[in-house]
Amino acid sequence: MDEVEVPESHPRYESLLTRHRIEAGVEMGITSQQGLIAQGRGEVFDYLLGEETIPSADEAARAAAARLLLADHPVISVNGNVAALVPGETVELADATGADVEVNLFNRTEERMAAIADHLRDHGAEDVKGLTADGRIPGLDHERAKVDADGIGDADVVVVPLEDGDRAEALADAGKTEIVVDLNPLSRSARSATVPIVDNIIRAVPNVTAHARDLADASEADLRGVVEAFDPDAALVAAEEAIREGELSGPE
Ligand code: PTJ
Repeated sequence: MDEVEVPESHPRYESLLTRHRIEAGVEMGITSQQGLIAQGRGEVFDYLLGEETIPSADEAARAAAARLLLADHPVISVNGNVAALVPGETVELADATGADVEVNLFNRTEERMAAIADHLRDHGAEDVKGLTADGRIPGLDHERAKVDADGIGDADVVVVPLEDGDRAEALADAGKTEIVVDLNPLSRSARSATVPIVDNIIRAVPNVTAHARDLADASEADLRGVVEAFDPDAALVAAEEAIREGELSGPE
């Protein structure tokens, strides 16, 4: 993908680069037009967070890494926004944690499924799941329920970035431990998560990978300690406070 021609010195460099990636994603047929709206919504929260990883989001990223390392079968769910914004970073996270990568779309079409799988392969993914669609998430209508039986269907821990609230709740109801990345701490997705990471996916995915590498040699007891020390409700309250009351110190 061509990168945007924005000087790195521009105060909104990262934000403009992100927009360009989403736009290119739509042009390549991997991101839905609704993905543009979702991105705009996310940007507002990110602006109010100062466009930085707040301490509670970093703690969540560490707890997420520990959960992934402890999991029997972790899976990272990839939609059209994730594929456009962090394709290589998602593959790196999968490598660092032994997770599968599965394409799972809210607005599912065979063309987008195939384009996203190809895009992930171009970024180093070897085995991309989601195309078999021989499993179901209970409680959702037909298209939105489709998963691979040996992917998300079999997973104990699922990373669901930028997910629609309805589906995030259905996955939680299906007994999956959910790691959600969502800039809106009030969203149903964040609230149904075992580990809500209130951060931009651009920063969150590499951060979970960094924590996973740091924890790679930790004992099971230490990993369980990291998991138990994390309080999802407190993390959501901290994020909401940062958004409502934080002093804007980010770029203008
Ligand atoms: O590719 P598909 O068909 O699976 O569709 C993907 C979208 C994202 C369009 C679909 O899942 C959707 O409509 O999601 P929502 O309901 O708009 O929710 C997206 C959530 O992600 C919102 O709470 C946004 O604030 C948040 N969000 C948007 N951009 C980012 C983000 N969170 C983290 N990082 C972002 N860059």
